[in-house]
Amino acid sequence: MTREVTISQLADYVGQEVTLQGWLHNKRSSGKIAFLIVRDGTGIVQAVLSQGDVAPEVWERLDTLFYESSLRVTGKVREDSRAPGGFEIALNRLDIVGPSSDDYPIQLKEHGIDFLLEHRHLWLRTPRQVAIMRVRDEIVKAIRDFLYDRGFVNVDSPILTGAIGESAGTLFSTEYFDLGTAYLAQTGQLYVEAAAAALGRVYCFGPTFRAEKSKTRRHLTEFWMLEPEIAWCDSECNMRWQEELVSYLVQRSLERCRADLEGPLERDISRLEKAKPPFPRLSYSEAVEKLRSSGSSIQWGDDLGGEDETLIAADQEAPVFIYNYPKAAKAFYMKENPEDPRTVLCDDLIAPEGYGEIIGGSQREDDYDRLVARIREEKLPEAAYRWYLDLRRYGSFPHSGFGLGLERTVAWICGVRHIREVIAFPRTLNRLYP
Ligand code: NSS
Repeated sequence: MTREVTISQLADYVGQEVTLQGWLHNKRSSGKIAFLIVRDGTGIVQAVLSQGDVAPEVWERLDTLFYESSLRVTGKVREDSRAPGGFEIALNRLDIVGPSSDDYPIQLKEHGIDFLLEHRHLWLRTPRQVAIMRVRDEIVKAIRDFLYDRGFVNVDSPILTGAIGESAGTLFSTEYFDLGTAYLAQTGQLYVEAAAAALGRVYCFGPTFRAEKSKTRRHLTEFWMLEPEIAWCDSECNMRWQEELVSYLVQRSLERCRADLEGPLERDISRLEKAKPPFPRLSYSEAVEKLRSSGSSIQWGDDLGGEDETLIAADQEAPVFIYNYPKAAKAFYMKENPEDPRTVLCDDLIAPEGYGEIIGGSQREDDYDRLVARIREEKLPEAAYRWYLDLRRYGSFPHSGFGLGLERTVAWICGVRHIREVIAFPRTLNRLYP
């Protein structure tokens, strides 16, 4: 019995015979030698097969060995600086575990995006997609490490909710027994606000849903959001947490996923290295002035669109905060700015290089009467907010929090233009398959 190893472990087995299990990524042969490129999820390796070293029926099998056949291969590990990954295997045994077929849909050439999305279940196997999934995993783990190490407690919020969330227009609904309509959560924020009064520093992290009819490269209908909620923290303090977290995520990706970023993703690492706190801060009013001076017709009071954000961040190296937006442009729960009651104490964090808003955060309205007034102004169903208002009736406290869009953050760090590529099975306005 030889040792079963993964491709990532090969460096420890130079000169020894090992067995690998994986899938055929590519093959080529010249005369009596064949080169099989095998991948197993941990890496890619070249396996070299000499006609003289294997039984004739093994050599004949090569003709029907199609892309993505699953294989078990045994052979000696050799160091070879020319081979992808730096090692190769001199094969003496090849077993086809699951044959593939010559009609394997994804070939080693360019395909159109609709075709790839239709074959997402297979597209996931390609090196670029594998690299993205690995970086995403690292970022998820880094988020949890960062928060755990700083005393945050994970309290996950429900996905099925009453009529409560960010804005009424973008709710997905479903029938809920005798209780009428339930809605898929657009945010867990209101629930983590309750949990912050129990535990101080908390967060939820899960899928959120928005029935947005946007077909932009920044919108999914199902996306993952991290939502920390921090007791005794004002808007300034909130922005400091955001820049600490975001720069930590970049740092961890650079430390642990450099090969994925520099290899299949071809990310310009030097740009990411500039994401160090403090991030530049621009008030909403300053942002409007800046936009107007570069020719935009935006008026004070208008919300900023994706293009405005791109323009604001264009001359910045690090992500940029835009803070204190007009009340009318933002959600009902944000705290009125005592120094300018036309605005609320909030921020958006805009990633550089055109990736747009990755975080939306705010200090929460902790005054009962003002909050009720805002709920009425926005014509929200007051009864559904009874429990939320209780948080202001029984021991209200200054608190803030934010929502980091996982896919937008991963897309920026990976340098992937469209966020549908950074979630395994994207859900968009026109995609529910596979
Ligand atoms: O709507 S947000 O700006 N803010 C909230 O939902 C707050 N309740 C968060 C909080 O304070 N706890 O969304 C937050 C982030 C936003 O900056 C984006 O990065 C991401 O969530 N987001 C999205 N990502 C992908 N697709 C869509 N449709 C989307 N909407 C928001």
